[in-house]
Amino acid sequence: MTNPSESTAHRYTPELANQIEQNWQQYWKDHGTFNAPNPVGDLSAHDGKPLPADKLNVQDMFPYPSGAGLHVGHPLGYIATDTYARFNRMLGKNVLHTLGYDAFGLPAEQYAIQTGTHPRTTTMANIKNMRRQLGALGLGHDPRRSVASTDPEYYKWTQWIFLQIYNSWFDEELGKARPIAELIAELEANKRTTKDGRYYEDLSEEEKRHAVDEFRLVYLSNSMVNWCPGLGTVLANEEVTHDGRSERGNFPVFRKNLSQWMMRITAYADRLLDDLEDLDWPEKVKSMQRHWIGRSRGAEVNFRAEGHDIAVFTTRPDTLFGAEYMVLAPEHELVDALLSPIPYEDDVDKRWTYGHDDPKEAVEAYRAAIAAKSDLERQENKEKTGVFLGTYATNPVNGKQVPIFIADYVLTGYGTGAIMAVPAHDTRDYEFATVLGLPITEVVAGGDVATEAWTGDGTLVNSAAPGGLDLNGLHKEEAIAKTIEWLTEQGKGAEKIQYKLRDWLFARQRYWGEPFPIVYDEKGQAYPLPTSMLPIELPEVADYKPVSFDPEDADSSPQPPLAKAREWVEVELDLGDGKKKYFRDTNVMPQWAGSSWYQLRYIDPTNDEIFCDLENERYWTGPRPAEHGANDPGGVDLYVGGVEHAVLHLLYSRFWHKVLFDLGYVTSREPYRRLYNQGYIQAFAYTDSRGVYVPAAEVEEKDGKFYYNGEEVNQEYGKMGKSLKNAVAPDEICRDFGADTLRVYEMSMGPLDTSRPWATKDVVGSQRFLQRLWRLVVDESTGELITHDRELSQEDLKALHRTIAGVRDDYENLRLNTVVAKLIEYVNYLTKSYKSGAPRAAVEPVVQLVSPIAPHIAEELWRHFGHSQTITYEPFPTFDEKYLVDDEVEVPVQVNGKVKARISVPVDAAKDAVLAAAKAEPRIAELLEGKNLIKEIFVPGRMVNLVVK
Ligand code: ANZ
Repeated sequence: MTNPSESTAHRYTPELANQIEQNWQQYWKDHGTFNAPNPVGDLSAHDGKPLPADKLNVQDMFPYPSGAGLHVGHPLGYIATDTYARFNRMLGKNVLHTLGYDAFGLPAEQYAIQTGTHPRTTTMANIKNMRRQLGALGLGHDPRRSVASTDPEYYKWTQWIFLQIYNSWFDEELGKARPIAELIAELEANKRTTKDGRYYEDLSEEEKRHAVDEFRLVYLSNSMVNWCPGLGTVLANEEVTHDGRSERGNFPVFRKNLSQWMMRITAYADRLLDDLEDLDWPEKVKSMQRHWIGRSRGAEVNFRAEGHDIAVFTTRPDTLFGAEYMVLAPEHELVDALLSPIPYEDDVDKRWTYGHDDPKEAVEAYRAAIAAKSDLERQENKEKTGVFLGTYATNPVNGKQVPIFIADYVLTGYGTGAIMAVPAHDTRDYEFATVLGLPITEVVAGGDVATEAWTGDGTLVNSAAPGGLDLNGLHKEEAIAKTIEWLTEQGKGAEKIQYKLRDWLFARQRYWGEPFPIVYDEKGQAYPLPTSMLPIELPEVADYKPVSFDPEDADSSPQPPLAKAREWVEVELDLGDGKKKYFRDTNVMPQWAGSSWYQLRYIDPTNDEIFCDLENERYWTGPRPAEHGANDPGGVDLYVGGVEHAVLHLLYSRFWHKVLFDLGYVTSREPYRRLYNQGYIQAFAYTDSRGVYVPAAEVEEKDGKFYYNGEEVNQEYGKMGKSLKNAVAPDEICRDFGADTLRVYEMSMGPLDTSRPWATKDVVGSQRFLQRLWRLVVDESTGELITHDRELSQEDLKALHRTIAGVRDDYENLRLNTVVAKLIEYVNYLTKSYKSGAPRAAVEPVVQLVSPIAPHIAEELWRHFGHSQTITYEPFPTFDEKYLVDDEVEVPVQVNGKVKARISVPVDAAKDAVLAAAKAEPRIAELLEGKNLIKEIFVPGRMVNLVVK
């Protein structure tokens, strides 16, 4: 026998789901359903309706349009934000939600080098494919606001913001950026001197320019980079192998000082740190940012040696009496001056001399040995090495002569590049002292310095100088304060705040990035271009490879691909003093540039007067103290993305935003008020006996073992990806089940912030849920509405209102998995309670409740109920409190203080009735039998305790 319903056209099959989904996606597109109106400008509402005061600005992290397309892991966050956005539209809010593309970057450029295809062609094709894939998921984005960082109309403003930063300086007194013109005015009026304390009027024109440049938030600096002549490019530390060669191509890499654009993010270190307090971000991300900025309070202390002052930075000035030696970074500028010209004396420990008799030779050999190491390796490096300079320094607190070393564990870029070493209380110093046989003197009691460094707190010992500083008996904090006071008095040191944060290296020798709006004159002097000349568009080039050199030619310098466009590089411009010849900067900006401000362009994507109108910005991201508290910094209401962007992207965009705030271009102090890190969808992958990945979809399981083509394979769990042969495309799942099923499945897999394993076999569970929902509304054989208008029972009302209350709260708090669980429970309840046709008043609200997660089926069912408008803006159902309270409560019954049974009684039951019910409970009655009841305790609604003897 065949089930007649299976042969009907009105069953919610994947084919029907696909058809419904396409229809509604077309409807939304035709009606601009998700277009959010702005207060002013092109995108403002023209229908005369007032703008809702209540708004939601929700955003996903800017994706890179990869050539590989999406797998089902990618849209997890996008579906969640879409769901949240849809829920908020039903609460009556004006919701801004869109998705753009962070489309500059290396993959398209490398593909261009290999194939000659212009990176723009590749990028545009990838964006198109990704739009199609995302569109099929029914994401309610405002398409008018979708930008790509590679659009010239977009990067015009990236260049413009660069110029605003370039034309600013940081006023330390006010703690904010100001226009450079105001600085020049103050310098000209002698209200301020140059950084080296000179008066402006005493300077030549060239010196004046130089003096001003030193204040700018963007500056050219000589910095050490990894230069690889064979590849023609500088490389990141991660791209260089341990033996100092390029990962790609195996060419030699040289450390080279190159002039590079830098951004002075360090000026904002304190504000970037302090303002974290006002952000609704995961604690983990805040702490990663704190760590990255790395503010340490300590002291700078001067050690005297051979007529020089060697300044060290220490966080532990309390341990000065335990300083047994000093270490300079091998690159420290005093190394050569301090180096003893006489060979090591006979009694110098052989472990200190690096196998040489002459200090100069030892230093040279040591420097050569470590030249290729990155800072990271130098810090990780466990085996401590170093070289004695043949000279001693004087410890300022006790006059002790301590040997001076160079060692690679001291970095040149941090603090002063020199340390006082306290082996008893610093782990690295302890290791070094152990290897080189240096004394270890305990000055803070508490540990056992015979076995390891003691880095904890304790009482100071061995820390007094006759007639001088005496720290004995003090605790760490008191000792730090006292030492700093003493050093300051003696002129031997001072309190110092130190940061780990470095300025931002802002230039890349690539093709596929934003060109700099900067030109140079014949003398090499840099000039910013006026806004009227923007955008500076990327020129066409013959090929995308940087110029490469003889791999061994360390003296060569990078020639970025743009340098090949001679006609573009050499220009005649009138920058206010007549036409002259200039040369364009041939670097491009790093990929982080475009993503540092895109949240603002989403707000005003078509504005060609300014990157974002202030009034629109105020509406969408301005501070709202009434809603979020007095310290609300403003920003996007909800920003969802992976935790891998915790530091760089989020620090750079906070920095740019703060500069724009200081200059008055935005009213918000922060770009992202609330951040949420979604988990990842993970998957099983399988390798054969050779360790090669096999297609996961074709692996079969038998008795807990896994087989591919009859051969047993090994199961691994982790990322999903093309190379692991375990990627599942959303296209497949949409085709086989429908997009709504995929959405429900992804949202139901677990709490949004945790990772979860993908299992295609489980998707059908979500499909069945939607099919049951469908059958509550539609008669599968006729396609007619199957509900009726009878009244709801008391039980129905309770079930419905509890579901509404629970679901509402879950949506608000992004607990989307429990939304699904509650809806499944309610749909099951109705399915069981009504075999054919449930009351309309019980079913219609579920369609609204489910619509943020499964919008296509919801729209379709809404139509079945006879509505002619989209469900998108229907008010979200409300509930009546009276159905939430239980009329009965469960009360534990204790005998002599131990719970022995539980009884159910009416909430308002009187004492006598409850006690009677308790005593009548069979187990209690049994326990009371033959006993003397001495006392009856009753706490209404909470418990009964019967005391017996
Ligand atoms: C003496 C001392 C004694 C230290 C002690 C620590 C513990 P943070 O907290 O990371 O700022 N240091 C300073 N400059 C350095 C450099 N350029 N390269 C490597 N190490 C450097 O760390 C500050 C501490 O790191 C400083 O305090 C210094 O060691 C070391 F019981 O000075 B300390």
